[in-house]
Amino acid sequence: MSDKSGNGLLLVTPPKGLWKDAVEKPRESTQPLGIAYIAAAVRQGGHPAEILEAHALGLSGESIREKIESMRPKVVGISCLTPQWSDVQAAARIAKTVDEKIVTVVGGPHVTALPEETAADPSVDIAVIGEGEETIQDICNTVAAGGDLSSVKGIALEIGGNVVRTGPRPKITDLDSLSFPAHDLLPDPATYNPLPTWGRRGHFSSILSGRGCPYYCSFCDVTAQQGKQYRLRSAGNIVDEMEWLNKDYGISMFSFRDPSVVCHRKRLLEICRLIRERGLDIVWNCNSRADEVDLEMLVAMKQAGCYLIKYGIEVGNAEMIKSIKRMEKTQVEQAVSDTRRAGISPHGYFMFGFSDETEATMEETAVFARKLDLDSAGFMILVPFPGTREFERYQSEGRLLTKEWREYDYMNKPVYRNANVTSDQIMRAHRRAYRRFYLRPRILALHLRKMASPQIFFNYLQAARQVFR
Ligand code: B12
Ligand code: SF4
Repeated sequence: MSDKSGNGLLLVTPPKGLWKDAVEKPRESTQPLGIAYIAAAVRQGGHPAEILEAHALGLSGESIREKIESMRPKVVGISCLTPQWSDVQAAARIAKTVDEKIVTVVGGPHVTALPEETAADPSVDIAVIGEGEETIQDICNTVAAGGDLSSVKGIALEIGGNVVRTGPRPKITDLDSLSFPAHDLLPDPATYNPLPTWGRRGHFSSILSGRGCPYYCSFCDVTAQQGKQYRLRSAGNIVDEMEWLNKDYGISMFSFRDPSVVCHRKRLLEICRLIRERGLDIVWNCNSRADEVDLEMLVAMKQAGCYLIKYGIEVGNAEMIKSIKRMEKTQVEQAVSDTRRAGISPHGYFMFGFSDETEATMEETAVFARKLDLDSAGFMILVPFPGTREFERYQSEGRLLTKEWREYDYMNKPVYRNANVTSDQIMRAHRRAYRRFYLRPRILALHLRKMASPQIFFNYLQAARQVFR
């Protein structure tokens, strides 16, 4: 693409607040792996690619404009989570004002849920549906050849005033065939600053062991986005990436961000064996469902450097756990106690605001979080993202208060009218749960010990402000 059609592809992560020209640098950030996979695929396809991490670096609209003016890319790609939509529109507008002929391509979870709405934006040329590695290669090849973009599968675009979807693009089945994410195009690893409750041990990176999820929990869109089947990388391929990042980038702390690292017992034990066999001096944390672990797995994980497991628990009411997570409450209790026995720190995620929520169920959640032997907990206000069962239910009952997508943020007030509890009750329950969980001597002492650096101390302080405001 460099010869015939300018200087390749520029990928931009949208900075928060770009839409109102008041960009904020996030206090926590992790590598944007989706974008880094896209950049690697484009390069593998023979086209030049660059990443502008405007999100993590908190770059202004002016910096984005300058970068586009100096690089003169033929294609600008932007990633989009739901609350980022206004910032994505602003970034696409900047690209178009530099040069109307730049092809603007937007992908990510929000776009996959609402491709037509995305492609209808006057500054967006193409909305990419689902995983984008093969689609972006086709787009770059087509742009370079001056071809017809409507021949590219897996996109939505405007043709003759109508937004149309092209044919479906099959999911990538062999994830080992993908190039590792293009870490060389991302800023220095020291830029990234994970959540304070994760602790810190040297440089950090996120990593993905697979895509897809068979569960379809009511608030989550991963199944709708990535498909109902787990598609797994092999143990060897995953540990190769960890070893590469450890040797070439000095990364010694990893976080598996997909739900599937524990889902396949044999593969998990193989990952643990390879980490030990190769003598990697690393630590790692991961997400898990409580019904997917057992003590033997947890002991092997501990021996391979796993120090923290984050369980999606969500609520304390047994019936609600069943309907939201398709899981038993006793399985949560067992998993947390086995995790503790294996010497790994258990973390729980909880949410307030499900459509069946009442004052009593919110109280049950706060009590359950305290009763479980957890070291840390994250409480959130439910956001019904498009593509989830919660969204469908709130929408069909006419209870959504807004479709201003930037309001769809876990840190915001509820964007719906719950049938049984008011927004104030939800927000109060949320803040109270934090206080009741953290203001206990054992938990306070544990987290004070984690404040090993001024940066971590500052992150805790910022988090505490949210809760005690
Ligand atoms: C790591 C992570 C984060 C990281 C980094 C996010 C990032 N920029 O990549 C951090 C911690 C910053 C984060 C923040 C948030 N996150 Co998050 N996060 C994840 C997580 C765990 C993994 C993401 C990932 O790496 N996926 C794997 C990669 C390969 O997939 P991908 O990023 O979707 O990219 C592929 C395609 O979407 C597509 N694609 C994506 N972008 C582009 C761009 C172009 C040009 C093209 C062609 C293709 C393309 O191709 C990629 C490769 O196949 C997912 C859950 C999950 N398992 O996916 C949630 C998830 C993406 N997060 C989610 C949410 C809601 C958030 C927050 C909005 C939470 C909040 N505060 O309310 C914030 C956003 C804050 C902000 N303003 O940016 C939701 C998204 C729902 C939605 N519809 O938006 C998810 C799905 C979790 C969930 N179950 O609800 N998150
Ligand atoms: S919350 Fe986790 S287990 Fe549930 S559907 Fe989402 S990714 Fe799967």
